[in-house]
Amino acid sequence: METRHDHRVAADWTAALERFTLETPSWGFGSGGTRFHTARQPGSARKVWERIADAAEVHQITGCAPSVAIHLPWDDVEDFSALRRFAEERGIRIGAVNPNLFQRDEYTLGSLAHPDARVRRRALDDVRHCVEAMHATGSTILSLWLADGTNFPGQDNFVQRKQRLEESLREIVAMLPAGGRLLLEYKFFEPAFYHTDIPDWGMALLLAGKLGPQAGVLVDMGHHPPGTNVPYIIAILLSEGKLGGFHLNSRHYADDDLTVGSLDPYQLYLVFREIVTFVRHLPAGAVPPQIAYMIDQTNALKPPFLAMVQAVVRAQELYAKALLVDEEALAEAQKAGDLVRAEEIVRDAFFTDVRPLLAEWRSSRGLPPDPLKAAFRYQEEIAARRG
Ligand code: PSV
Ligand code: MN
Repeated sequence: METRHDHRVAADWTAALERFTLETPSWGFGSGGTRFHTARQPGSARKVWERIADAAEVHQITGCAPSVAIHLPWDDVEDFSALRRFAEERGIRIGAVNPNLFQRDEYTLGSLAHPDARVRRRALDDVRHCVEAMHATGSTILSLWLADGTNFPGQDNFVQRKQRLEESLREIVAMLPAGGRLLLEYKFFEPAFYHTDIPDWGMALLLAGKLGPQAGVLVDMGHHPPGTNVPYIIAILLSEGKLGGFHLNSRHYADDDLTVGSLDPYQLYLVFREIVTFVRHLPAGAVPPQIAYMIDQTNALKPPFLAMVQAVVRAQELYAKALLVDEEALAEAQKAGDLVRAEEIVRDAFFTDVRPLLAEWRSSRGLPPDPLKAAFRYQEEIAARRG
């Protein structure tokens, strides 16, 4: 198996790695906290310009994070073309635009599924503002997560909520720029605790199917009940042509609390493996899926910039491992019903130390071989400058 790995490293490993890029979230560079307390972490970004500058620095030192997602109104500016220029001058572009449909008082009972048509209209206006920002920044993705749901039985009519939501989403798809995509992110709890309107991948897939080719499903790694087999979800979404993107993070209890790969590197590796194996088995000439790999993590205690570099590096390492699976040998073992060998092949790639290979890959591109080491220098500088 070792020899085969070496062969792959020389052949398509580098090219495949080259195609793996990640998007950082602007909101991940600010101070994070809990609902009990938010402390300012050293060097955390205070304004959108600092958030974009930090995202650009992540790309400078990792070479694989060429875009940054924005969240509106958190990242609102007078002139989005200026924001685009600011990003491009620093070597990155604006990625997904995320409408915030959860912070207005009016949205307490929902936004796009709200029982009152005036509130739904307001939410659609907020989304339209995001679509305008997409035009100005050159963004091609509208990434939608809704806090919509109910907290008590009887609070609203489920079927009518679904109809209202569908109607609103159809309007949104019609607003998209040509070639633009709508990604629907599901979450089974919080802030609503009785039901959420898009609780799981099944509902997101159902809606994305009805909305047509511009709509896809976004999988946030922290949005599943414990014990969910996320790699299986990924395989099914891929086979339906509906895997739109990810929000990568790690969690122990709930949501996007922890740095990518902190607790569950094997799970994320298995997720990436499903993608790699799916692409390898595509018939010749088939168009590979367009998957937006985005990070969505809050950094409650760590300096956010350092946590973001850790996240990017870990995701790249795990993807690099997934690229090393000996697919031919695995297919043979599967056919022969050789469970032990099949599992060992999957584990073998996971336990391969890809760090020296990645250091080489970086050096050959003029990048620091150890991005985290380089990150500490910038971290010291922003901590001193920003107080
Ligand atoms: C919701 O928990 C979520 O994962 C969505 O992606 C939001 O946009 C983001 O977190 C806000 O931090
Ligand atoms: Mn998310």
